[in-house]
Amino acid sequence: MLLPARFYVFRVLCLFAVFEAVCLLDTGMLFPRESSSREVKELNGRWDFRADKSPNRNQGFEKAWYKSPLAETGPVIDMPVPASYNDITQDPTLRDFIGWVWYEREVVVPSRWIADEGTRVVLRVGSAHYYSIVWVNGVKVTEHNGGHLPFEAEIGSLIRKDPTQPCRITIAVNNTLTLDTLPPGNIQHMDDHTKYPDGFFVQNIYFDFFNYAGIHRSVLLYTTPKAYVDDITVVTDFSDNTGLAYYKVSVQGAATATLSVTLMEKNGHCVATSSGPSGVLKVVDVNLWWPYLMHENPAYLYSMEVRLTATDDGSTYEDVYTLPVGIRTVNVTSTQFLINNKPFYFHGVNKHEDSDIRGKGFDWPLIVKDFNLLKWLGANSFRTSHYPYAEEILQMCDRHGIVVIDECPGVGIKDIRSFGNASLTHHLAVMDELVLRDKNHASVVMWSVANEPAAEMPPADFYFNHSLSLHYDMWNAAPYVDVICVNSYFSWYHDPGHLEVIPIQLRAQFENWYGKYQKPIIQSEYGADAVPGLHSDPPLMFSEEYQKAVLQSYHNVFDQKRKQYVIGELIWNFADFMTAQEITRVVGNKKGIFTRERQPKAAAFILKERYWRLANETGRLPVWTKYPCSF
Ligand code: BDP
Repeated sequence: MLLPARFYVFRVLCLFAVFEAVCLLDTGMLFPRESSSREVKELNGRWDFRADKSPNRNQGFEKAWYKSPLAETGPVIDMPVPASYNDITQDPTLRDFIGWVWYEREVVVPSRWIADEGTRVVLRVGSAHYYSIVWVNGVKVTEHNGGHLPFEAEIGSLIRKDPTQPCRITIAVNNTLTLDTLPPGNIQHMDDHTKYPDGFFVQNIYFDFFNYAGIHRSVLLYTTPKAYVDDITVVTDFSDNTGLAYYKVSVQGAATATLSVTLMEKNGHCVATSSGPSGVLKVVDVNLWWPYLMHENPAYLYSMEVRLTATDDGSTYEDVYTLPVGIRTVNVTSTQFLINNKPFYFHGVNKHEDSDIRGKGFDWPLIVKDFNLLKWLGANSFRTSHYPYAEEILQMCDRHGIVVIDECPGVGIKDIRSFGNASLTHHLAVMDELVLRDKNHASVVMWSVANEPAAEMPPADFYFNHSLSLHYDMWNAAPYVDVICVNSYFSWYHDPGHLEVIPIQLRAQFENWYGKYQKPIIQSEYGADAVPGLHSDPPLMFSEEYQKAVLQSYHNVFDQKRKQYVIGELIWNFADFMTAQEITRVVGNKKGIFTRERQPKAAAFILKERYWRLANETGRLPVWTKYPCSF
């Protein structure tokens, strides 16, 4: 495949990691979509559930709970999927539970799926935190290490063994973090019986969000034909008015297959075709994918239909998979971030997957509300702090033109024992899974490898190979990334209460980083806690007025430096979120500009005014956004 020069220019930005991922992982991880050849059955809703509260948390395995219906091995409770289990009941021991929990439900599998040997039936878990083992009818089908990415198992042959049996799915999930997990943690046993009850232990973590656990995203069954489209990689470019989509398709289940690839515009008209496992689709008069507020017609998506025909053992298989494709380029200079060769300024937020009752459970109403708030705010971007978000969220970003810095769960890497080979291997595996999953999203313009790892440690190899943006005092890693992301909390964690230090310290921060590395800088976190409804003038810490004052002071410096090399500002945080119980947290972190219930604090209005002003200065607003109040 002939690749354009620009392909090599954006180096690690998207592609370096993509093709590496394709080589390392032997199967694809395409989002399950219905088509004329594929069906999807959601298994969300009520599942049976039990936490294994035995002292060694191992009773479920000793008594083989997966072998018979869970309700027959002891009491079960109702548990919604998807949701974190922590906030669902009134049981404090479940809220803070550490160890194995067991989920189970029976599924009626359509008889045609079972009858047709040419149909693959795949079980997919969108994510479960942290370590998962899955059985179907008592037979182990897969296990997965990592809390924020999907995993799958083909179960067709298993359910065909005895079609009269219902399909019983058991998933055991363990939220124990170790020095080698991402994020890391460790269990500390307290053996002093004068102070602690028998068997007392705690899980120490070095990150600032609650370690919600359970099955967090959808569980699905989906089908494909026996010969199927396993993976698609698309890299886009353009030259003058012609858009270019370089694609690569991998096929499983047949030695040879015929592929036809069609690119369609929004109204369904075909604009380019190709055939074969790799090639280029050329689009005359291309509609580029532009970020929200940068263009009057943002987020334009084509549909790329991949159609496979294969013959194997005398049977013919046809598979169809349709991928949304946004055509855009990303480049970085020493002072600018370019999308479609035009300077892009990140005015956005950091988020969390977090809300009351569901914890980190996937929830469409919350997601749509958050996108409405982002657009109301005039935000054009966010960072998936501090782990990969649900794929449906990235699809929304593609659809709405919200630019994404896609972060892996490398957060809280503080203990020297987390800098060994086991951690490195797992970190690389997670990066591969992340890139494999998210490589085709037009909205994803940058990978973030870690948030604030211990700065004093010697640099490890993985920074060199995969990083794009790193956060905080990462002097060691900065030479190897394209963009420097800096988190700082002047007048909060440093010089608390002294707003007057912000201009001096923030200017010095930018000048030091740029002076040393000549790379564009994003202020990837800044902010202050504000307890909603707490007021004080003059502004005192934790009041809404203090949060506003911190923001305004930072903004004055951003306005000077964005004329030079500062390419973005992401507030910490979009909304208040739950953390571990600590003396510095009042039922969670309150640095949200929205409350956890998504109501604006005073700071939200400051930011809204600013982001719309920035958009008016730097972008070309669509007519319908001229009046932001209409959201
Ligand atoms: C930053 C961390 C973020 C925290 C924030 C805070 O990256 O995860 O929540 O501090 O303390 O340094 O509010």
